[in-house]
Amino acid sequence: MAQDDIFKYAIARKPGPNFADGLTTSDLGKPDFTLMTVQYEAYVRTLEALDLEVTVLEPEPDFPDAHFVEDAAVVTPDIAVITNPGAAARQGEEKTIEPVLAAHRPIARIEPPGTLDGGDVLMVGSHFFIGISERTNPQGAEQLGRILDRFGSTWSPVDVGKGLHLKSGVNYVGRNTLLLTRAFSTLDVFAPYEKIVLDSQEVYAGNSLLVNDHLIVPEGFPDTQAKLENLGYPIRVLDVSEVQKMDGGLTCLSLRF
Ligand code: CIR
Repeated sequence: MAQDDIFKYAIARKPGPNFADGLTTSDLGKPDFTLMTVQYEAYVRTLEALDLEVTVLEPEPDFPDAHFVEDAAVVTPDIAVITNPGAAARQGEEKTIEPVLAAHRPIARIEPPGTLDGGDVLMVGSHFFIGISERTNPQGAEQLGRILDRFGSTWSPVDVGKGLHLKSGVNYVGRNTLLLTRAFSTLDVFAPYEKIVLDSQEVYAGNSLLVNDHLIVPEGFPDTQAKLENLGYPIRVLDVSEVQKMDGGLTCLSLRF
């Protein structure tokens, strides 16, 4: 059974006033910067309340999606892997993450033609699921896999199919349990785990976040919340409506390690 990680640090980045210029496929309307800032502050305060020391970086005006820091790196207990983000508009976000992570871990990099977004990488103990998606190509996954091999970690590729990232549809919620969509629940690669299958109306809540034996869950998904309560962790509910409008979620807003 996977050991549930305890994290000490988080890296995050404030959303900038132009964050609504980022990439999105959602039809939920234009997000509001003032409300986004309020929701973002609540997110950072919640991580701090769960004993994380949070470094909050300043916005990057040239990169309206740069507050989705999860995509710019993959941090394991052994190494920080700086990604080559899969969307052209986001390539370059990783440059300002690297020096911050270099203070904590040795650095490796995903190199072109490999592309990889951290949102496609799900760490469950020492095993890593790497989504092959519109953002992460097989070369990027292989490169990360070879880096993980060096440290004795194991990995499996997962075809993401529809959906932005692997972690848009599957996340680890502790106690050997995955929270995942019905489509992911039938994959052999996830067979060794207990599963909480998302109601089809609540797929967005699949992006819930386990931090130090607490679960952070997006507001507005009562079926998922009730299912997660059975795991026995304290639950924090956060309104991330403005993040959702830009195709982001709870995991994307920080790197935790
Ligand atoms: C994008 O499309 O890249 C951003 N608007 C959203 C990224 C969300 N990141 C994540 O799920 N890890």
